[in-house]
Amino acid sequence: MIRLHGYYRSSTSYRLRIALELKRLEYEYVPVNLLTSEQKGEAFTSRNPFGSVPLLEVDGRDYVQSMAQIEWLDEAFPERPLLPEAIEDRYVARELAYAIATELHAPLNLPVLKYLANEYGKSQDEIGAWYRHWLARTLDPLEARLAQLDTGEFLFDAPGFFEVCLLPQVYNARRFEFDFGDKPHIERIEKACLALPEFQRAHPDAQPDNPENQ
Ligand SMILES: N[C@@H](CCC(=O)N[C@@H](CS)C(=O)NCC(=O)O)C(=O)O
Repeated sequence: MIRLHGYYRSSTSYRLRIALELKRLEYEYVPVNLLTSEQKGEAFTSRNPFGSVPLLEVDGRDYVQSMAQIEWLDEAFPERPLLPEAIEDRYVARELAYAIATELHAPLNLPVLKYLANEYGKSQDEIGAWYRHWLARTLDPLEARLAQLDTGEFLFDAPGFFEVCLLPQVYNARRFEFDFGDKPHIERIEKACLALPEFQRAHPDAQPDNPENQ
């Protein structure tokens, strides 16, 4: 029995939803309301001391960091692998996915943005500029790397580990009006993924805790 405790607009929760969908693993979605800081309450932190989503629960065990969760899912359920077979391809998928997960997630996470506003009095415009600055710092070289690799609709033949990380980051970037005009490779992969039912079911717009669906 798989349960995913997440929040519709959390990019790390979105990663896990895509991974579970691509692997065709059935799961129950349990919303955690980040707006009311449910993730910091005792009921949640006693299970995940990091106090963040997603929390992945499988047969009574809790897994609490998204990249480790995705790698674990791929090992525990080897059918429909997210990582490609050849070691060099696995390297490339990890290189690009971890560039997003390690360089971008931390400076763009909600507590960091709140800290900029509350401790340093930064305006929404200034926070938007901060957001786009850090995005460009990683997405510019990521686009160049995709051009070097001469990618098609996806990084490899089918979407996997890299697209699991890319799509949520692009979704967030679009919320902050990041300009993808000079990023045709990223945009092409985004478009191809969003056409697939797995990505549509995983999308924040389709989640029960999205206020638009309530
Ligand atoms: N390194 C963690 C980061 C998780 C994370 O930052 N989750 C965000 C949502 S995308 C969150 O719960 N933020 C609320 C908070 O940290 O209070 C992971 O990859 O799972």
